[in-house]
Amino acid sequence: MEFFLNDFSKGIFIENYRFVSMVTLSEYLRQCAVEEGLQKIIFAFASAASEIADALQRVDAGFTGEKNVYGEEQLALDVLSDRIVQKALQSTGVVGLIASEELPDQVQFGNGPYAVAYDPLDGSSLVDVNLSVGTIFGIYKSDHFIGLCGDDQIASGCIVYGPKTTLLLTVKAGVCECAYDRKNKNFFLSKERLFIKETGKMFAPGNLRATKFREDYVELMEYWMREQYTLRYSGGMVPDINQIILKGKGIFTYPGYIEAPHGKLRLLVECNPMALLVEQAQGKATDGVRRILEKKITELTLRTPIYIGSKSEVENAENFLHSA
Ligand code: AHM
Ligand code: MG
Repeated sequence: MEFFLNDFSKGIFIENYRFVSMVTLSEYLRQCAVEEGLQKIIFAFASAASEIADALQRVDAGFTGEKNVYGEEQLALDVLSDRIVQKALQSTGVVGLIASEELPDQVQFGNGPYAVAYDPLDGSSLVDVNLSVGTIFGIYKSDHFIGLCGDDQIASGCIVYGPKTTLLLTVKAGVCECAYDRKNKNFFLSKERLFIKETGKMFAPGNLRATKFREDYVELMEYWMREQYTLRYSGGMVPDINQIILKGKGIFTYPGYIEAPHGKLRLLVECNPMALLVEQAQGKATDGVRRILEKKITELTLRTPIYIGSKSEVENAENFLHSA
């Protein structure tokens, strides 16, 4: 059969391989009966993602000379991505409150009924070496964040900027992947009903520095090596967890240790959205003891250790950890 590259975006089948479906993100959301306000917010992230993907191709990965509220050096791309997301969310007219990893405090937009927490460019220190990075978001129907927990999210997602730009999304009806089609300037449903198996010998061990102080983490690592697990660690939480959801197996860990008892990752803007995605794909996410999604948001900047992925892989990790 003769075919042209352009045909891929029309949803054709070549040798039984489906490249891109004909179902757009908006059709998918309508099929899921997602309320209009929530649809607007998801579209805002989709539109921001296409702009950020473009910026990643063009903008220098240099530092701004400024630090964020966590004391981390901000890249020009961190700040630009944050502005892109803010503008997109503001234009929806339905978002009342936002919290971003790159903003010193929450920002009141108006009286819209939704509150949105996001990390505009997670893993941005990987940009200069051309590794994959991502955007993370969690959506609440609320006029506040403090006092809520991750279970209160009504939707969450993450965008991966890799060879393709893809969106993993849950509106609490399972998890799907939509891929950005640059030619048609739209997101199309590429995978549905994503599902993480009970077990899977693949590990993404974050924060190995902790092994200097934690014999239990060393023992867990030795177990994975002894049992011939596959190491798949990119340095970015979004691509690492995206991989677990798409391959349907494995575990990502980011423990704390004496110098940083809660690790590095932020509950509100990073762990809650990723935990909702993983639980919606039948996986598990804990801090070593408690479900991530049950942890109360007592501060916007709260950090938490995280063990996330296949259910029994997370439970096995918990059994190794004497002092999570
Ligand atoms: P960032 O939001 O400042 O980019 O930090 C989050 C990232 C995660 O994607 C990744 O899992 C982690 O930092 C890795 O950090 P480190 O290499 O410092 O252990
Ligand atoms: Mg981050």
